[in-house]
Amino acid sequence: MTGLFITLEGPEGAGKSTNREYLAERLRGHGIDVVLTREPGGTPLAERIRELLLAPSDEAMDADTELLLVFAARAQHLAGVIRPALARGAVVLCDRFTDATYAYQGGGRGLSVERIGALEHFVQGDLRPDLTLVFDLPVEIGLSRAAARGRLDRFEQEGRGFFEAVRSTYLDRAAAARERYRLVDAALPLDQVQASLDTLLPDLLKLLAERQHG
Ligand code: Z5A
Repeated sequence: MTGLFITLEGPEGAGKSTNREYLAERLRGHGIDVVLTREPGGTPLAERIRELLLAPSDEAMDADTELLLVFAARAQHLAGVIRPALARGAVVLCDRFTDATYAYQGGGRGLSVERIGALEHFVQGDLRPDLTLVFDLPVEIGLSRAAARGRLDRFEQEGRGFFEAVRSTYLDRAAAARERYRLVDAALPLDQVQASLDTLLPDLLKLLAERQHG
């Protein structure tokens, strides 16, 4: 793998999609091949699984069903998009990945780390992101940004306790492996958030050059 795998994580409304576009533009300005993608989703089949996961339904989804659907979509996404892009040397900017599974299915739904870890190993082997940006912000700000968009999806209909657990799982994971995670204060005005992303660029460019030139 000569590319770089960067994931953007955090609760709803934290600015992941907005800042993924921003980072892509900055990297492309340096002539870099950038692939923008997201989870759940990223391929036609994985996007259909996303629809199943997000659509509110009268039939409650069992937490294990949810977990397996998330990893089924991920397997398809890895095979169809992420691994080929990394193999050709691209930077993959992915809006959510397995940290979201630990946060939502682990923290939010209460599934065990061991169960999630077993599937992570099964689906990903040794592949982990090179860098994970965690956009952190208080739950009420994220929910109000999401609500401003209109109809809430199946996750956004959860209660405040669910989102507090999601947030604290992200923070715990970031604190436990500082070499892989960068915490971004997503409550700041957008120009300040983006200025903090700019400070990461020199290291990213250096790391990519090292990968590509041995
Ligand atoms: N999920 C899961 O359970 N398990 C898994 O393993 C995975 C996912 C991979 C879909 O994710 C759901 O899937 C998600 C978890 C679950 N749960 N939910 N809901 P998603 O990523 O598609 O959904 P999302 O997080 O709700 O996306 P989002 O709301 O679009 O959030 P965002 O991408 O972080 O934010 P944004 O679209 O860039 O910005 C939202 C708004 O805020 C927009 O109007 C911006 O202009 C504004 N914004 C952004 N930054 C700022 C700042 N700094 N100041 C002011 N306003 C801002």
